[in-house]
Amino acid sequence: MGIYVNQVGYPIKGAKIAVATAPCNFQIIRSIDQISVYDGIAAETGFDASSGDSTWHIDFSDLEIPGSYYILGANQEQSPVFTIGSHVYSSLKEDLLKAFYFQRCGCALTKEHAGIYTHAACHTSPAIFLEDYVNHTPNPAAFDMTGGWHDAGDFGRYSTAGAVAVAHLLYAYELFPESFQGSLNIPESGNGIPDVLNECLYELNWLLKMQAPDGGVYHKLTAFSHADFIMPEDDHDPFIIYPVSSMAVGDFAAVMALASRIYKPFLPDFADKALSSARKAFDWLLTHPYVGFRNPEGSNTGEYDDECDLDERMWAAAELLRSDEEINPAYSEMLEKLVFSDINKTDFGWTDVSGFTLLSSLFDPAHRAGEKIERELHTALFTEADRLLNILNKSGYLLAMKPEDFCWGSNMVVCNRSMLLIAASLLSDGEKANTYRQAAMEHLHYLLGRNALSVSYVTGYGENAFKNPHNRSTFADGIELPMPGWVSGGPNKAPCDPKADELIPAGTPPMKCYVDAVESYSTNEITIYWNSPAVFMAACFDSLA
Ligand code: 9MR
Ligand code: ZN
Repeated sequence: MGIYVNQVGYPIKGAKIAVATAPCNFQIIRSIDQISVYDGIAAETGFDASSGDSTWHIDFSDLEIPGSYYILGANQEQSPVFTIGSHVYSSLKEDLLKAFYFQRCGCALTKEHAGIYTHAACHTSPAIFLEDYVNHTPNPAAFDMTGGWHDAGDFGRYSTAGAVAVAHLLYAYELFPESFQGSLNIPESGNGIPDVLNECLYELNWLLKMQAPDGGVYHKLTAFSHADFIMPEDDHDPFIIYPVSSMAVGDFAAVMALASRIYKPFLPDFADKALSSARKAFDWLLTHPYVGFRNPEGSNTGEYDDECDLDERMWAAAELLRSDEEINPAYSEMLEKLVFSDINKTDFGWTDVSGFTLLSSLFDPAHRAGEKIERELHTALFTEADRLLNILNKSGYLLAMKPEDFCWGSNMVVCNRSMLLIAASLLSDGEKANTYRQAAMEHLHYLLGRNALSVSYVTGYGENAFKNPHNRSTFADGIELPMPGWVSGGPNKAPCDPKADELIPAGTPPMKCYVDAVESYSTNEITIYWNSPAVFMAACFDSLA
């Protein structure tokens, strides 16, 4: 039997539930003096299809005394230790955000800001176009494309992935500004600009370099093949500028419009540049159809292929409509057409960015999208939120995930569903708002250890935090533990790397298809856009005292 808890902890007020996999009488033991402060009987909740577990809930919501505790089951089984307290997610939120600094490319990470995780400047050579690379053009034109964040365990930089990560962070800042007042100890700290914006600027300045003179945006900047497991500064493979994709253009237009609004009070010149670049990208969208991206023969860096660019176009139109004070009827025309089409409206991933449209339009104090569009988006939001509540209510682990949802990077789906429920709670009142918010928080509890493997999927947070991310620099730096604050991709119902194939038996239930092994890129990599929605969640719940 296992007893699973959020290994970081629970806020003082509200629901506090642990999951057990057998019936039990339980006691809650205070760590400091081993005294039992609470007891009860676990309530049966039935079979959980995602994990293959029968589950019981240990409800200790009434325990509102701050402290450090663990749960003792009937046969002396113990849960990991957890805290009850105010602002239990503060440092988590900061480390999840600091992780982006550690992904900076093109600059040295210094002791002052990086502690023991320093490295020299990486990937500073100019980049060349794919065509020149493939044709071995003598003296090819070369461009300064330095900057931005390494995408993940690899050193690539991808426009759609980068734009989505920045969007999670900027919307988090816009909705929960009080959660972003602290210093992250990054080189810009103390310059009068919130550090979340300082950090995002590092990526946005790189993204600006990815725009072609005609307004198009290059899909990615990577080597032809992934580097070995070496430090980034030891990677000297040439970096290649790949062709434009319409998804990259749409995401770029949207995130630059969003940035123009957010940075205006702090950096008006940058805000102007972001807006004019967004307009240029939008004009490109008006004159170009869908342009997909596929890796050239023999190349194995990330593809981020996407068959539909309508969600990117919808988000771009929504953001420009909200952020550009100059009225361009094309914004509302495109937005209306796509909002009333049958595309999804509620996702926050790199393939489907449609949910950002509702974060943009439904939270616009000036209601520029207009009543008709808002009503449609509102209906889409609450239909999805209620669907998620329904799934959660049938799940032993209180998770709005069906077995089939545990894909590569399932922790992103977990976090994105929490984001959707947070949006629903912010737009509801009273009991309804509490229900959505509590459902959203259950996803954080899952991420931090209340899951069928009792793993905290955030490095450095929780007794059983994962320790071996598939990440080149944490592997090659010779330091035993990874820096705190990285989110693992998590369980993958169809793992597809040799290590996972070796260690995960066929037929393992989706929630258990995970290995904490550095080799397992399909279950244990890290990426910027798996951390960013976790920042959104932590920022929301940290703002609750
Ligand atoms: O996150 C991506 C996941 O949704 C895909 O299933 C997977 C395979 O195409 O690729 C993931 O993205 C990887 C990217 O291509 C390159 N950098 C690392 C990313 C995380 O594994
Ligand atoms: Zn680099």
